[in-house]
Amino acid sequence: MILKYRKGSPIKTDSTVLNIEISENIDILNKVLRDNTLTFEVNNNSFVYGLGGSNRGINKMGYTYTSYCSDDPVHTEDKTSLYAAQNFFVLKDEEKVFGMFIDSPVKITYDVGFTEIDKFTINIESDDYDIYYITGKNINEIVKEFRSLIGRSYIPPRWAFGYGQSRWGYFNETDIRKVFDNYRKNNIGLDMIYLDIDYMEEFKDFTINEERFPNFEKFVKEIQDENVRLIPIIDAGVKIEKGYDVYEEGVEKGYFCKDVDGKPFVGAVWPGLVHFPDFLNSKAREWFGQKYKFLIDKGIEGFWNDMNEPAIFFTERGIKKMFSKVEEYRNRENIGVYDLWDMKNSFMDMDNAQEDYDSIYHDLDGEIINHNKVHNLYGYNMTRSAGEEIEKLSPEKRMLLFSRSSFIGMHRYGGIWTGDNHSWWSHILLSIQQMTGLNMCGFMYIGSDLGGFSGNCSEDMMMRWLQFATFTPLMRNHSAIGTREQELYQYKNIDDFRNIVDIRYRLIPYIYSEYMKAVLNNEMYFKPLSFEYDDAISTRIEDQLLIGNEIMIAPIYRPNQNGRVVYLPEEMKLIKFKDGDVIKEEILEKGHHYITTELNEFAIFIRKDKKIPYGKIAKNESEIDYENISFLGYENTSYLYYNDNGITREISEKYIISI
Ligand code: MIG
Repeated sequence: MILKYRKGSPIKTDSTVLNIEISENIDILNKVLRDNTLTFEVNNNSFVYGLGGSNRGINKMGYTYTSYCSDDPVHTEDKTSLYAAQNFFVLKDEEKVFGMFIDSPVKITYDVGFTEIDKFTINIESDDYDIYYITGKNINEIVKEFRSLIGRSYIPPRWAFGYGQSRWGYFNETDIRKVFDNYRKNNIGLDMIYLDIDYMEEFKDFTINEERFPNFEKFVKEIQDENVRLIPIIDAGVKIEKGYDVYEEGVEKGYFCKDVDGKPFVGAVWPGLVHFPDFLNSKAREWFGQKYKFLIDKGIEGFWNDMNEPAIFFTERGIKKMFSKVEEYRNRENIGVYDLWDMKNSFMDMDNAQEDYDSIYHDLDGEIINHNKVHNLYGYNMTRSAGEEIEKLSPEKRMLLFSRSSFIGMHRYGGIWTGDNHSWWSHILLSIQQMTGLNMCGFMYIGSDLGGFSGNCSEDMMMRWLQFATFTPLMRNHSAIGTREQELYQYKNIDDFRNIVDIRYRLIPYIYSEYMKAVLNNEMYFKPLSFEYDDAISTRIEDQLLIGNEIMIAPIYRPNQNGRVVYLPEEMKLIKFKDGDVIKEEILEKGHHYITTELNEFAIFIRKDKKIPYGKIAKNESEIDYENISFLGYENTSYLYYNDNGITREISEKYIISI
């Protein structure tokens, strides 16, 4: 059951799709809500799940999280905000279980037993918000109920479940062709190559640098004929440049965010000085979304939206402040330690500065609103703008779309990647843990930069990361400019990488089928063990996941391991992969097991009396034969197989068959 409470007159977020009547009196809120703060008692048998892809573990207890979309590329354990703001959680303890969704785009802080170990305190920095209180007989039912409230999740084309190679630093056609050729030469599966900011002319959205891509359209086609798609990036900031159509039109029509004086707000990002499209305005959304046509007309079938927190490198205000600090200290005789830090901070604090956000204004279809009241909606609405218009531009075929920043509601228009992680072992675990909270919030097409974005990825780390990512819907290897090149062919044991990617393609019939059923039924594709098993051990496991209804995984995310302890909450069948095929199958009893997996091996566990479809090796999604499949797992059982054409927009129960 869903109850809705309203305080004040909240800004419309369009996060939800159901019309729920407002209840004046909600028992639990009467007890816990005071002055925009909710306080729940917790103890060490409390579990808080959700909050999207926020930092730290699956159970959010013990730390504090702030919903405030932030362009922070260093995801250390202490960070409280990453790129997204997803305000749905479930609280479960010995007495109760319920879900709550705070529908408000302002800053919201969740102090989950951090400041006070026995209190879970939520602070909403506004007097206007909706709170949905969701009950059900268990967590899965609550999540399902919530997901029906927020509407069906985005569905990409099936080829987007193939393997993708990306890197910031592919400069021109030659670089891209090199990637393509190397994947082909090494016979490694590939469906997508990503274009980062260097394909554009001076980082201007919806332009092509013609020196680097002299015949873009032809090139796109050529690669497409091999069934590989080029997926360009789109940034939020629009370069200020006379004669540049997107800039000229945006100014003329008043579609950019404004400053205090009602002039287009000026910030600086990759193109230098930019204006930010006012994605909170429906006309501006339509206008910007239609711009994707430029690339679609050139054969492009997918996009990734970046820098949409929005990220701001600096503004004139920041620069002025910096210089005035320098001036202030220039003639000082004794510059003290604190003076120096003060001066240094005026340089360092320039990006994503609160003072800059404070001075941005939006036109919400007639109502002028300060940015802080809608900050968390910006990236969401950039991707909504793209999603809505791309659907008009391509009514038949699905297109790939995912975003960096997000808010619940955006899950209907695109997927997300988890942003700038590092080549750290701890970030394999972070990625494993982020997946479940994202699914709870409706984000289904998800994945992390495989191998890590910043830093240098070693061969063994890439191997283990790839083994986990075999199961993430978005399986994209991405890295930053200046880091060690980490395309799979850059390492010594290319065969081992090829073999893992082969397994991915053999499992796509399963992965896609589970994805589609999860979307259709408002279920989770990635689940913590505790959502299905309630024994004392399962409820505490943070490094094993359920994938769909049949598989459990226990990835290796630490260096120098040739195996790990795996907990089986019930009897399961171990399937060990090596060399692109199964090398071992064994039924294991419930309990702890040490499972040996050398660097080039990995294991999955099939739940009791279940089986999964297993295809033949393919090097591209188009080569997968979805009809001629075999099975792994238990015999004398059936599997519910979702099998459509993978590309048209019609989604239906009728594609589910029992096999
Ligand atoms: O300021 O486009 O998260 O994936 O490669 C960095 C360059 C901008 C941040 C994205 C990353 C992308 C990078 N971008």
